[in-house]
Amino acid sequence: MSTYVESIKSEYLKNVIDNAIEKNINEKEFIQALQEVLTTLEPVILQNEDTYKKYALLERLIEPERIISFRVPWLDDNGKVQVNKGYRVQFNGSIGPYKGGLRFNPTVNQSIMKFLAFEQIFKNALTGLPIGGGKGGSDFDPKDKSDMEIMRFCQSFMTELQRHIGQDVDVPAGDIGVGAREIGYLFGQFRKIRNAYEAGVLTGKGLSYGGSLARKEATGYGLMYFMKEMLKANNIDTNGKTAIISGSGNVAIYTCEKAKQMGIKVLAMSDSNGCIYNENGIDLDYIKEIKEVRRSRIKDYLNYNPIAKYFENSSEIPAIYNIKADIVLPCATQNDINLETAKLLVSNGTIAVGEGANMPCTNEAINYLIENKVLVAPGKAANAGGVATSALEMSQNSMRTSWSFEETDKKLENIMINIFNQCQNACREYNLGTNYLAGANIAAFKKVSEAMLAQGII
Ligand code: NDP
Ligand code: 2IT
Repeated sequence: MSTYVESIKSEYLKNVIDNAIEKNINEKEFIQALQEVLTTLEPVILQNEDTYKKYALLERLIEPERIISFRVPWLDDNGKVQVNKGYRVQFNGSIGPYKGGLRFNPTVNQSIMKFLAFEQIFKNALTGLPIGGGKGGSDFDPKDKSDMEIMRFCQSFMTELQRHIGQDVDVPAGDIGVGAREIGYLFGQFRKIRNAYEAGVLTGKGLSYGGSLARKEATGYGLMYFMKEMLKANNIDTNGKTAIISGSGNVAIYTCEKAKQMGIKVLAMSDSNGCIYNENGIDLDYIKEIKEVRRSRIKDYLNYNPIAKYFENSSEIPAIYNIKADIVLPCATQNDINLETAKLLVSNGTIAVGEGANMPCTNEAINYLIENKVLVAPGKAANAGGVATSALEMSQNSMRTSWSFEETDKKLENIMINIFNQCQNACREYNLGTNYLAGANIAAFKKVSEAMLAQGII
């Protein structure tokens, strides 16, 4: 586990970090996220240390308001009873109802839920919309499950979750392993149990029952709007650049779509087994067919395009990162890029890294990239377009209306430009150069801490 920057001067901040590590010693992803955020906050902490200390602001900020952990029993297609773990972490509700996705993946545990919910607090604050931070999920593995198994699992999961959520309480959405199909089954069960049409209780819904146009595209499009703005601020044009995108799920697919619209050639995409490389640029229609329709492996791309190449993952460094590109867009999962991979990216001449996933770079990796002048679009800012558009979906549900694709997409673009400006302004105010990670953390912390202090010791 990495140590925090030894140069921290604030005794208060040091103590909080040390205690947090001790108290959460078995939760390595959560400690990683805490260190990533807290170590960048020192300039603000030093300005207001006495107040933060007096009101135990940081101690309260890093302790979830509530963690719900529950049993999810369901029947598989053979009539056998299966049991999974279910979670919802309601981390911080000072700005609005808890908001954040649900992840269904066998790696899910309390540490991963807490790191995601913690990051979500700051991400949601940056959107400027009234949403607090939460996250949930299960260690259920949706791979190779039948549609009926997925439905029965979602129904059982919601049978418990429904008592903890509501459109003014906590509003879940999708994340890894949870897309439109799962949200549909979850919403159906919620509606049946509650006997009320509370459309705003979940986002990422289908368009026929309260979903928002552009939500499906929002995280990926938003990532590229942020990237374009960041490059523009550094006098770099997107047109004619090359990119690689790890992952091939919701975020990766719509990142690729927007990148292509911006004149960027996407050379490679991946899944957890390996990557496909197409030197003429990835044909996204094939990826959509393989991943959105057939729910199959990325290797199948070779059946559509035999001249493409497939590289299986075989070492610490995922195969995709061996392919040189100007822009690297990790859109799969956490800790995809470690220090060794970051060194490879720097030696390959990477100009920019855009974090579509949550915490895809280890702390050592992201610091190395920044120190070596790679422009990094940090996840909690750059991938905020998804949750921002979820909040727009909530607005439309409350107003009982729906906006056009163009209108919603334009709002999304403006939100992403605004988020970049917040990061840049914080960088200017605190002399942080192009350390947009620190800029994002500081800008978000200022909003959350102000709301928390105003609401007293709760
Ligand atoms: P999907 O389930 O649609 O896709 C996930 C992709 O990541 C798949 O290609 C998957 O490959 C790959 N992946 C998952 N786990 C691993 C792993 N352990 N190692 C390597 N590859 C893996 O999820 P999303 O696209 O929605 O989410 C991707 C990332 O973006 C996550 O970090 C999520 O938290 C983040 N995010 C999502 C938002 C959203 O709106 N959906 C918003 C903001 C961030 P395989 O099929 O082989 O598992
Ligand atoms: O990580 C994220 O921001 C998401 N998975 C989206 C959350 C949401 O509520 O839309």
